[in-house]
Amino acid sequence: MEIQLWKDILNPYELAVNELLVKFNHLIKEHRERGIYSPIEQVNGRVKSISSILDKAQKKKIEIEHIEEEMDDIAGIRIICQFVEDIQKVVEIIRNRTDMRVLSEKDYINHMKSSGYRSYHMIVSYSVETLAGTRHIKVEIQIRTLAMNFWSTIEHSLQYKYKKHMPDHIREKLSRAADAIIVLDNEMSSVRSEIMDAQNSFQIQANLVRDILNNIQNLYHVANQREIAKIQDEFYRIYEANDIEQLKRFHRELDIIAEGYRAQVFE
Ligand code: 0O2
Repeated sequence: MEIQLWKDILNPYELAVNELLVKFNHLIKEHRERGIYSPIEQVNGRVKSISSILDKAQKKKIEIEHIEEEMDDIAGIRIICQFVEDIQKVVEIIRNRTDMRVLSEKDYINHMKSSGYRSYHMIVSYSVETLAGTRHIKVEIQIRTLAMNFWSTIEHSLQYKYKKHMPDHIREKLSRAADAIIVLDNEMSSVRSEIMDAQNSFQIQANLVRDILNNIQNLYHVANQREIAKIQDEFYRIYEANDIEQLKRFHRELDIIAEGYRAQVFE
């Protein structure tokens, strides 16, 4: 196939991947801005390279004219979670979305592959608007923990290095490493609530400091210098005390002061 034709075929896939990255990243941002724990830690995406498409088509005996119908992972999104429990939450989020339709699911978390590979796969249909009209694109979404991702990235490189001839001793090491990943994920799950609490209070504190600094900056335009200096000193004192309750109280007080100035402007 000509390079230009490949470009035409792959363009809508690129659009789908880019749009989905924006949407999933926005979901992370919304959680963080509200100071609530995000089940999605990070998200990556890619369009399969032409050489990988050709390799897979050859391996699976797919004719080039049929790759779009028969290859589910030309567009791929990978969602990384901190904890195993988060994976099901992400699956639910995707099932409930109205901008994508789930076509199939594979649970390699509860049904680990013989290689030791674990991940949750969903194939969804996602619509993009192109010059040629609406296109329904199949996207493979892989959802896994940071630890599972570490294992599969290493294993994928070794698979690439050895092709079909991975030495037994490497395969055994990978299998033992896969077992260790299960233990690691379980250990992390047992301290999940403590870790989540710590991360949430960090995020709440970061949001409070951001709002307070915004308020102080706005007051610069309306309040007198002496008052601003006093407010700033008070902020540094409270910030150093590292007490979230004091920060919340200061935030409320600043809101009242800012409200007072706003009222004066409208008088
Ligand atoms: P790439 O290079 O990542 O794109 P199958 O019929 O089971 O051989 P199928 O039908 O493509 O494969 O579906 P499956 O099993 O859900 O696998 C899809 C993708 O999951 C793979 O794409 C890999 O990305 C990942 N995957 C599946 N099994 C393994 C594994 O044992 N190790 C690693 N590291 N990843 C795996 P591709 O096209 O094979 O590879």
